[in-house]
Amino acid sequence: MSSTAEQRWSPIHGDAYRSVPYRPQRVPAAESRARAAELLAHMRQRRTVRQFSSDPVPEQVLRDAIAVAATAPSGAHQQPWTFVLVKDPEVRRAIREAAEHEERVSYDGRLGEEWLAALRPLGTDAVKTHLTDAPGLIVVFQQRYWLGEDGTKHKHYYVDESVGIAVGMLLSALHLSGLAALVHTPSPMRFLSQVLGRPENEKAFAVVPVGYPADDCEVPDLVRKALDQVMVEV
Ligand code: IYR
Repeated sequence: MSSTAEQRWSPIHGDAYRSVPYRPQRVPAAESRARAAELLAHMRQRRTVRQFSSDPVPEQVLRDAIAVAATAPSGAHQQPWTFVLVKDPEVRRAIREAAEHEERVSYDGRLGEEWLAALRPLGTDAVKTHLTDAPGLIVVFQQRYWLGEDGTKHKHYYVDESVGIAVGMLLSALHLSGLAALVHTPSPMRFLSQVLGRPENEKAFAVVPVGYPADDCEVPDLVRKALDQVMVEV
């Protein structure tokens, strides 16, 4: 299978992929260093945002960011993800209502004292205004298996890893396009399948409100681990 944009992927591919040449132009070391440093400076400015402006975002930016996420590597190239771009305000209200219901139960004790203590410095609570305030909302689903036309289940591999990588790429794409986002993980998330009418092979993975920070947006003054705290050299 070659990779032209016009060709549509189909799950029926028992044969080995045909090999095609891959010869990206080599980036000279100096240029590579400059690009890495510039990217690092940009990515260090990414912050998780909980207060969004209601200003609309260009929908094409959301579509392109989802398309970036969908370039992620995946187990056996099974691409086990579905990104739901939620536009209907009624549906968004329903998501917020159900999420806040679950979150109230969580914050009222389901999370347990240790977890609540870990969250306390962030000051999060069960009120999720961003689910209706942010102009964009992307709900990411993982496809635990693929359902054949005859109803047979075909297992997908490394689904958590694959979808996690894709969400990381989604966040990077949104940030580098100038938009802010938040990874929200209401738990349990089963209500999302019902509200969004997703099939049984899909399981909600994360809810990602997207937009511009509100004019009075504030974020915690947190510190990221230094490189020598996250990297060891062997
Ligand atoms: N899902 C809850 C709780 C929560 C959990 C973690 I770990 C966070 O980093 C933030 C929140 C919520 O979205 O509020």
